[in-house]
Amino acid sequence: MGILEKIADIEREIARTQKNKATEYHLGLLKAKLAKFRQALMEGDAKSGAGKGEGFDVVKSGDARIALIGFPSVGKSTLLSTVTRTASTAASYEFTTLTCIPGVIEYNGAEIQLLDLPGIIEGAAQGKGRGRQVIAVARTADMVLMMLDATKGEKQREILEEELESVGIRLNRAKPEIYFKPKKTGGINITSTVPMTKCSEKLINLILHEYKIFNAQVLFRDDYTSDEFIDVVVGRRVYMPCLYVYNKIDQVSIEEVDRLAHLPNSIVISCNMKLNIDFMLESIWGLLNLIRVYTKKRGEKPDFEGGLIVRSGTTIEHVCRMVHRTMVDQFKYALVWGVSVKFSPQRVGLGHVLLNDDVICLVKK
Ligand SMILES: Nc1nc2c(ncn2[C@@H]2O[C@H](COP(=O)(O)OP(=O)(O)OP(=O)(O)O)[C@@H](O)[C@H]2O)c(=O)[nH]1
Ligand SMILES: [Mg+2]
Repeated sequence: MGILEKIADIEREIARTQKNKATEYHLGLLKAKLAKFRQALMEGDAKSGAGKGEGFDVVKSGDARIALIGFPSVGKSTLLSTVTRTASTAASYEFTTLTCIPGVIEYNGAEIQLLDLPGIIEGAAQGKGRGRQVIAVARTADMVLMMLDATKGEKQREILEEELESVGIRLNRAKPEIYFKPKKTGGINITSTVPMTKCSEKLINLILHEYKIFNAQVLFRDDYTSDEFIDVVVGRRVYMPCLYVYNKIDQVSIEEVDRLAHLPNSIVISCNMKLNIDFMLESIWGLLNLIRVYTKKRGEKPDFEGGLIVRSGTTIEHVCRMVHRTMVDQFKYALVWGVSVKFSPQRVGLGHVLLNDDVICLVKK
């Protein structure tokens, strides 16, 4: 039996199995098996180069990267042409776009790379259409913009979420705080800092045995499900924000627009009528979690024109590396002005976390 059939088999079995206390272990084990086969499928791709394909190796540029994911003809290319200076052919037939076309959104002084991609459909993760290449690009993004057709209901969203989920992309979810370390001896040692209500020790043992792991240290820092535990064991999951963008609202009733706009992480737009595009950009900016910091030389004024765009949570060390590759070795301390420090300027070390609009002066040894 091929790996695709095995996957399909397990998926059917999971769908067939009722979820309750009695089937908990059976389901947990099936899911562990499923994750294992899916991982094997992806690794096989990487080895044979099937995940690459021409036109899909787009160089990362700018301060962040967004992947446009959606069914054919929802208006992805129209959006690219609306918010960037790049024109991507849009047409009323499906699968107009066959490769990856990058554009740049200029916003708040930052350059955000927006990737127009071919439309994907159900079965994409298993190789339908250009699905796998599209998904490989999505994994490299900082955020997914899932474009949906407001006239088509919620089905598209569910299918796409499922596709991304099956290749290890986790949307709008935090990475589970589970410490997991395989060992050479000592058996399986499970501890937790809170009561575990969603996943039992027995299930953890079963899952690990499925992966032929018999010695390991496991620490749950919060209450997580067995799915989340499997994610940690399998590894190589990517966690990223996703904005659901319902396009073509010029085609639906005002009540429907209102309903869609109130769904979580969702906004409504019309590319053709240029409705709500500004709000979409604002929402993207918020989700990307970018901040701007300024560097200055000693005795000089900061350069408020320039500035560095960095992810929130960035430390002085990260800024050093952006300034020059030898800076970390030569680093003595930094002076920081702004809201991240109690008084301005304040002397800080490499580990100091920066906030928006901070001014930094790096001092060398
Ligand atoms: N009514 C309406 N039509 C739109 C809107 N935005 C795009 N379209 C139309 O939808 C069709 C498909 O647009 P594209 O931008 O080519 O869609 P795509 O998602 O890039 O499609 P593929 O490349 O095939 O995946 C075109 O005929 C557009 O004119 C909109 O806001 N309202
Ligand atoms: Mg297109």
